[in-house]
Amino acid sequence: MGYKFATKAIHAGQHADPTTGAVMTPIYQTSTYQQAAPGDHKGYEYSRGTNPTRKALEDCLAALENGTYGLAFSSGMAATETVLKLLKPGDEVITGDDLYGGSYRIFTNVFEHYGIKFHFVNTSDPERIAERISSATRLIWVETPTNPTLKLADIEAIGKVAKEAGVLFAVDNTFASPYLQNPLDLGADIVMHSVTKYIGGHSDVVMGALVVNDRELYDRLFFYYNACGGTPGPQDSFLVLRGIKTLHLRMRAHCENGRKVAEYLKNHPRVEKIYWPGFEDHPGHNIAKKQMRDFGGMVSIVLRGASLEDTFKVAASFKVFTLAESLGGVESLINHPATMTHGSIPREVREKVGVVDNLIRISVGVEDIEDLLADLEQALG
Ligand code: P1T
Repeated sequence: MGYKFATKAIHAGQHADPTTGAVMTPIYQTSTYQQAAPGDHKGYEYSRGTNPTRKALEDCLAALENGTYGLAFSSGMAATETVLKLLKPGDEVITGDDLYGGSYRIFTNVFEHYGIKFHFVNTSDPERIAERISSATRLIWVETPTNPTLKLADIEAIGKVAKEAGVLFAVDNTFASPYLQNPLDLGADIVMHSVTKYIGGHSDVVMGALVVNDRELYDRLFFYYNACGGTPGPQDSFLVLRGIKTLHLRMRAHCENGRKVAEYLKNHPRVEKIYWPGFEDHPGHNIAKKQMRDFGGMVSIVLRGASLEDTFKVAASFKVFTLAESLGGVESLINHPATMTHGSIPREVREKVGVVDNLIRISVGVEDIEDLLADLEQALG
């Protein structure tokens, strides 16, 4: 579909229901489908593999990422797991040293047990990736911006490294959302999303997604999707389709509020360090400008001289921001990565990349900015 983003967000994959004319895609709450004779059906056999509500969502997700094939999963982790199932014992993966804690956990505590080796490097430097490539490398897995220190990876440059080496290249696009960044256009083979975040947008669904262009790759992923069954139900698919209709509006507001929160915090006496890719002195600023349409709604700060106890006190003192895991919903959230989202990463590993005890991650929502700034002022004060 040659439409622009907002039109795709509202319409892609969806059409009026042929039986009733319902404008919104119905929730096809069915596990199975009648067959006139064995194998004679309307394209749907069993809802683990295919369901019309989920299909509409998958087509919409594919369109938003300028991809051809979408697959929805019961969580972001189920989507990640499905990519890892393409690998075999002895295969190697090159990935980032700053990742969502659950991604680090599935790599080290699940798939390493199946004989897959993971190399954690600074993905802000494509050279660090290139020098790790060996004949056993099968996959490069990159988050950009990273969770939680918002490091940038140059997707186009890494895509070239991957292509030259004949290695699959997957980008976790959760923090940017398809509104801000489309990795397939820049040379990635697979885009992964925790749909739970900006795409769903309302903190009421846990879901994941993969989008690809290559038919053979899609078929391999679809095999595991159907064979292993980590697929979401129609009700959640409906909720996400509904959420996506305002993705562009929400993202503009997240970016606008994110900028104001970052600018407010930059010179705050309680803030020792701030991570937000929109600042010119952010080391990934030029990459962000090149590959993203704006800088997003995530901001992380290190509290000056704060102990773990001081940091907990600040984290618990917000009134508009809610202390909770997750991000990307319309409501503003505060997270303490070291003990919450990244608690499964050993201290010495996480501290090396800045996930220290006095780091706070902020998911800036779309509330009135004056109320958000006043809440930051009272909580930091
Ligand atoms: O939570 P789930 O939908 O399974 O997605 C996992 C995931 C994958 N990738 C990134 C970059 C993520 O941030 C997440 C989930 N993250 C959180 C819950 C969080 O608060 O960081």
